[in-house]
Amino acid sequence: MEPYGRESRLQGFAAFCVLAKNRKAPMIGRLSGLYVITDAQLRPDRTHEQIARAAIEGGAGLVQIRDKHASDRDFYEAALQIREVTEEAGVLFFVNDRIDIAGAVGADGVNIGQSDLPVEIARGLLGEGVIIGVSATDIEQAKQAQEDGADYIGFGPIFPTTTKSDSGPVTGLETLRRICHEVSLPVVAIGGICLDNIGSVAANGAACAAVVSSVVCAEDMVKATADMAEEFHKFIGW
Ligand code: TZP
Ligand code: MG
Repeated sequence: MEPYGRESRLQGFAAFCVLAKNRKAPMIGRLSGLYVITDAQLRPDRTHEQIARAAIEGGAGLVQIRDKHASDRDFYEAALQIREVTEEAGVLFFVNDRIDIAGAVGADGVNIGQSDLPVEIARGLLGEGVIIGVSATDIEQAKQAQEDGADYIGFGPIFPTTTKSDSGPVTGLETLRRICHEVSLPVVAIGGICLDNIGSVAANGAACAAVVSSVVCAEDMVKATADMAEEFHKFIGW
């Protein structure tokens, strides 16, 4: 075989694909702890990047960018900035809804909803190396997402929230506990999570607690993140 011939190049490419495929395996194990979601509407005086930087400083395990109103270009630019800071800090970075932007900025994962593209299509576009989470509001949706090939389930709203107007009825802790038993994927709990209840979310089996307003609207975002991350970890023992 020629050292730089077509066959050797193909072998190199195949090895790259195996590496890319395996990239997800260690990442999914890091899906644990406080998952901070940025929101530029709740506090227009704070940018996605500022929120992300504070979340990283406070010890969040994961940052997700979420923006239902930004133009494609603004969303992309903000996502790119967060990709850079999360990469530097070794923190996972996910994009909400936008499979195209997740791919464009090299995000670690994407979170998609029930009305977004099917998991199979997202997987085809992003490849095996990217984590795909699916939001579910009941056990049937969670089981379906698992069957469809999702890597994690976003579940909630666990508690009342005003951040997402169409988030559906409150699921409560009991349903969270059932989902965590009946689905083998990691479950990211979301909705109305704050310092006072984050321990109960961990105690009922969630791999992560996702928060928007408890960080974005906090006077001190770094402290809010650090306090909630500490409280969550107390319940899972590290
Ligand atoms: N999905 C279900 S509830 C929710 C989302 C995005 C909003 C969570 O926001 P908060 O402020 O943490 O209750
Ligand atoms: Mg969505």
